[in-house]
Amino acid sequence: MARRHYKSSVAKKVQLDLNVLLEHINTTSGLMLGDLQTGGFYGVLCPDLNLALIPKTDPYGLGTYMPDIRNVSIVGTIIDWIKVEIWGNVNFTTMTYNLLEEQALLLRPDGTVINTELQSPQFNMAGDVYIVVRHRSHLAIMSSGSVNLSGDAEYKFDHLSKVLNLTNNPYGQLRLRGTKYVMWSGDLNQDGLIDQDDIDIYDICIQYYTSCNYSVCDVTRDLLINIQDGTYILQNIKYNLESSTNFFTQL
Ligand SMILES: [Ca+2]
Ligand SMILES: [Ca+2]
Repeated sequence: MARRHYKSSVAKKVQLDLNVLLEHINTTSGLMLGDLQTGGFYGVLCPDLNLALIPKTDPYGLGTYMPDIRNVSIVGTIIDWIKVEIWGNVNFTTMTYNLLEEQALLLRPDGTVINTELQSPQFNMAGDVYIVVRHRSHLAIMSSGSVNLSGDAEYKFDHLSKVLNLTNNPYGQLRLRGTKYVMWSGDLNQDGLIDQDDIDIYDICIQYYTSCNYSVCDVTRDLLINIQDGTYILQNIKYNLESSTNFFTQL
């Protein structure tokens, strides 16, 4: 007797091959710099290096845990944690959406995004959805159009084609550094804007000189909080002050 087969009602996951660069990169190599994993050049200046390094639990409150995150020989080079969200029912009139899924993930120096199993992340992506990428000190980015994926598809989120073709902001959601398009640094309070509120946060960091902490003020991720970090933020305020870089107004 032939067995009956039923279609699963569980949506198959889609593998996302994301590529995202934070602003502070080596403009020659195009690779991201970051000493959060091992301490780098300035780590020796930190009284408690442990406080300065990338945490084993993600900074986005999702409880994602990676005990070996600082062990390069096991996990390879990790730049920092990022967060990827899948949005459904996006309404640009009411500026509302449904958060369908979110994952805390990891960045490689070349912008490759992996999960804690060192694999490309997989998401349930049913219907028309948007992909949002967040980093704790950078302006979040969103795919410029919805994607409709199902089945065993593998989707490459190419930030050059999917993010740059925005029209309202002449600078787009990404800016050029060397030959690479990178996320804007400076949204320290993660409200979708780079503005005075972020400078106020940076000023507090500088005032108390909270170097050697895993701080959003260290946008260059070299363990120091100094004028170099402030320069990035101030430069980006100059570009964005009058143009909301909020997703909804930019699209
Ligand atoms: Ca902000
Ligand atoms: Ca820094």
